[in-house]
Order: sequence, then C-alpha cells, then structure tokens
Amino acid sequence: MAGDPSGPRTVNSRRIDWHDVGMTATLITVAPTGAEHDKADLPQLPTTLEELVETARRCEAAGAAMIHLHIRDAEHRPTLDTGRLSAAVEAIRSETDLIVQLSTGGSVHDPLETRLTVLDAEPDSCSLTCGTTNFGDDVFLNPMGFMSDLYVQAQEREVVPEFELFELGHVAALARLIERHGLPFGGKVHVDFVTGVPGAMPGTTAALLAGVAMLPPEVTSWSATGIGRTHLPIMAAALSAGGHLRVGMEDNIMYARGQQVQHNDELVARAAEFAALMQRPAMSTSEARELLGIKDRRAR
Ligand code: KMH
Ligand code: ZN
Repeated sequence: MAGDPSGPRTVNSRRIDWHDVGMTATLITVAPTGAEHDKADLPQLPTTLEELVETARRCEAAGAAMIHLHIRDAEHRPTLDTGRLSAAVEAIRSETDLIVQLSTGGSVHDPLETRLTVLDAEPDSCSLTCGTTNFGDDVFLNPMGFMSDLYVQAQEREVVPEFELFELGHVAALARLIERHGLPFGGKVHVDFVTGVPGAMPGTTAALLAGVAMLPPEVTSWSATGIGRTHLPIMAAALSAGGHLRVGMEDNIMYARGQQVQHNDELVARAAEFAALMQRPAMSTSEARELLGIKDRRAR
C-alpha cells in the first residue's frame, strides 16, 4: 500500500509537504470485472471468488483503496445472488482493507427489484446511478422512484452510496435526490463520472469539466473513469482537475494499443504512478474511509 501521503516526501531532491502545496492524495477505485465482458473471450477476467480475492489483494498492494464489485455465477454469468454477494463481501473484507462497494447496476437485464436486494449483502458502499442512460445498443434503466428507494434504503442500512453519473442530466438528478432525502449516510457525497459509454456522455475533458462545473455544493469528492480508449485522457483530466480515479477491466481491457490487460493490478499500478507523478499519490484505505464517511464493519 502506498505510504501516508500527508507526511513530507523527497521528490527529485526537493522536500515536498503535500498539505503545504495544497495537493490532495488520490482515491483509486478498481472495478475489476463488470457485467459485460465474457469470461470465454477474456479468461484473465476475475469471476470466481478466489480470483476476486486474489485481484483485491494485488490491487490493494498496487494502490487501490476501494473495489467496485460485480459478481458472476458458476457459469461466469453476471448474477445478483445474495449468497454469492455476501460471500464476496466477507472474503474481501477479511483478506484486505479495501472499501467494498457493490454494484447495484448489475447488468442491463437485471430487474429493478432484484437490484435493490444487493444491500442485503451489507457492503460498505453501493453504486447508485442517477438516471437512465443509453448503454451501447441497450438502455440502462434508473427511474427516479428506483433511485429514491435505493437512496433511502442505503441511508437506513448505513451504506455509503457512490453516485454514478453517465450523463450531465444525472448531475441534476443527484441534486434532486439530495434535496428530497437529505445527505447520504456518513454525511459525504462522492460521485463518479462514468464517461465514454457509447451513446452517453463522451469521454472528453470538455464533457467531464462541464459535469464538474454542475456539481451541487453538497458534493465532497468526485472521481472519473473513461470507458475503453478514453480511460487515459480522462485519468489525466481528472488528476489535473482535482478528481479521483476509477480504473479496471470493467471499464477498459486494453493496457495499450495491441496489448490486452493481463491483470487488474496493471491498471491500478499505472494510475498510482500517474497520480504520484502529479504529486497526488494514492490514498491509503484509512484516508479513503474518512473521505467517504464509511462505517467500520471490519472484524476487530
Ligand atoms: N453494468 C452496467 C449496466 C453500476 O455498476 O452501478 C451498470 C453498471 C453501473 O456497471
Ligand atoms: Zn459497475
């Protein structure tokens, strides 16, 4: 894990104190699997419990502080089975110090009612997408009533939502949710811009900065990810604009032109190096827990 970024460091013979230069450390979230890629086409995609735990360990060592999880069934198909979700949450929680965030987005085929049951697995955090969006040739459905139910249930269960913004209109929907229901559990508001999904907000600096400019004042931190080839420009834009990072095979399976990602830790390590170069080193898990207002569910 990256060391404590709050203390002074020596970079190229210069002593740098991060607080003095007004820089903040970078939260790196890894999204290792997703619901879209096929294990048969991509055998290195982590889909079994063992593969997910191994991935979590290696990504934590490379600089991740949070994991965004989708799980698969015995045939490697996406599932929202509560038993499997609980087993994954427990295993990753006992083997790492990562914040465990479960996807409530699932796959585009999952019914809304089933997506609400994800909270039964008692994650630290859950994704909450702030509106319906084009998703390639499909539609990712998130009506206001569903978002409200998920928002309130997450408050009641003391789970910290991460608001996923695929469109500029989703920023306005987030403001409506906060106005209706008050602050989420933990009192912080963290959002993640998911850019570059075909048919949704493009993975460009201009689109990202338009979204950042619209954020309601309650937002305390934001991160960004770019799908496919937009992942690097969005990473650069987010780091330069004070945002945090999400990387992983859910979003991008190519490390470089002609070079497929072999393990999620490659993407995390590159993000951590880039962040360190920008003098915004990877945040520790304890700093991330504080940033997001996470309830401590770890066994003592
Ligand atoms: N798989 C997408 C349809 C989320 O995790 O909350 C939805 C998604 C967002 O990945
Ligand atoms: Zn997801």
